[in-house]
Amino acid sequence: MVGRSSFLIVANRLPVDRNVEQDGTASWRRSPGGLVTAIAPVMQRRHGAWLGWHGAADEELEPFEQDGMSLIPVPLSATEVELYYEGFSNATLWPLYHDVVAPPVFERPMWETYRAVNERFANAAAEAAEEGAVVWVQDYQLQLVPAMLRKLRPDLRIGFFLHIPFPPVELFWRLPWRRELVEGLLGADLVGFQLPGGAANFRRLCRRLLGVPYKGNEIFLEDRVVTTQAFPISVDFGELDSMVREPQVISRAKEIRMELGDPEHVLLGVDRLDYTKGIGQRLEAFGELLKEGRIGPGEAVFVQIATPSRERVDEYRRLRDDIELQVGRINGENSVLGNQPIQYFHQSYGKQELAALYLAADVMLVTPLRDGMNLVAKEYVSCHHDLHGALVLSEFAGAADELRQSFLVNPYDVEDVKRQMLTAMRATPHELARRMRTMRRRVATYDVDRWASEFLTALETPASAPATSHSASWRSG
Ligand code: GDG
Repeated sequence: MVGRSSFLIVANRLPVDRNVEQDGTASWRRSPGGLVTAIAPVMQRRHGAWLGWHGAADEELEPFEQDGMSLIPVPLSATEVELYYEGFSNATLWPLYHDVVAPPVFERPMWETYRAVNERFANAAAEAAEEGAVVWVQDYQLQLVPAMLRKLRPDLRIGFFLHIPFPPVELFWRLPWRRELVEGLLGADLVGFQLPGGAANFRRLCRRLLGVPYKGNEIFLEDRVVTTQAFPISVDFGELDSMVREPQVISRAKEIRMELGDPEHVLLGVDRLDYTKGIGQRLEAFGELLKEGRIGPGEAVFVQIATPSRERVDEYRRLRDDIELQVGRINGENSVLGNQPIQYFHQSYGKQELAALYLAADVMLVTPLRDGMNLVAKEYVSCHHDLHGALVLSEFAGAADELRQSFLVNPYDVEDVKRQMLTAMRATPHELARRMRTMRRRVATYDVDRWASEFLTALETPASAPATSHSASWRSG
């Protein structure tokens, strides 16, 4: 049994995946991803613990140790996975928070299960945290945890970070359970967002919904102050930068280009297969450029990696069919013998293969309709110490705030996407280097370590005293 911890991460998923060998023996492997990389050293220094679901339904596991981290599994039943995870998290909150690019589902059993599962996470966190511990709750699946946890353990310092956008008041207002969700978040001492705009949306919502005043970053409740602030997440720049200097990654990148028929331009998209990512929009733009003859036969190959995601949610099943139909049509109309302009892969790849793909790509297409940040854009930049490569980036990705030297597009405007794709393809090496150098400086400076340490420093710095002069009428608890 793991003892109580002074530092606790609470997230929907544990940072490990179970790997079952052919002989049936199972072991855990750290899952890839920046969050784990950034937080692992802090966990080791502070003897931290990570609380989350281990990925299998209807299974209870004891806490265990992995890579110097204490892991505390939280069980979920198959019905809870359906209603809390696939349902309220991914069929209600996900589309609502992403500008309603798909219609959100509002169903009471989903909400009730979301609340019950959040309660379970809060109880488990209250058990695992030592007196005065720092608890960092992650993301939209657990927005009720901060208030539930504060009620059980007022001695804790509680932080919350939202990885996806926080929507404008007008959209959030539709949610039948809007009040409970906002009250849930206000249980934290610090609520972090990707962008200042998300933090501003949240503060406005608190005032309108609960009548609580705010000034600058601080929301004044009757008995305490909640700080709201933007912390744009980033990637492990150093790791990617050294990975693409490894001889096997360099030769794999060359091999990829050869396998693609050595075209003049390799275009690349890497996304979870999600309707927020604008995959259809970029395919449409590419298809039109081919049809109009503005990209010649064999001149460019567009590699689209669409990693399987949330396959049991209806909207995702429909999306997969739509995208595959679209790829088939464009290839059918534009292929010549021995050359298919779109290479589509509904598969996951290892980190090194992904790095080789980034390195091989002349133009990276990141065209979400709405995205909290988008790490793929920052990963691409981290992989181009050669200063080659162009990033075509949607204005609606959080990353667009920092990567101003990308080729920015409005993904809803197909002509704009086409124009910027061509501009990126035709840009001179000098122009590309100028843009890439500035973007790399930004990502190298604001890497994922910096993100985590800035959040934790802000969490551990006490906010202003709750001032009654701000006349808050709403009391937390
Ligand atoms: C949410 C927010 C925010 C993809 N395919 C493979 C693979 N990936 C990796 C990428 C990247 C990650 O998955 C995707 O991150 P994104 O940021 O692009 O998108 P979401 O999954 O939607 O993440 C987002 C993020 O949280 C962090 O706060 O930026 O806005 O929506 O790292 O490289 N990795 C491997 N194989 C694949 O096939 N190994």
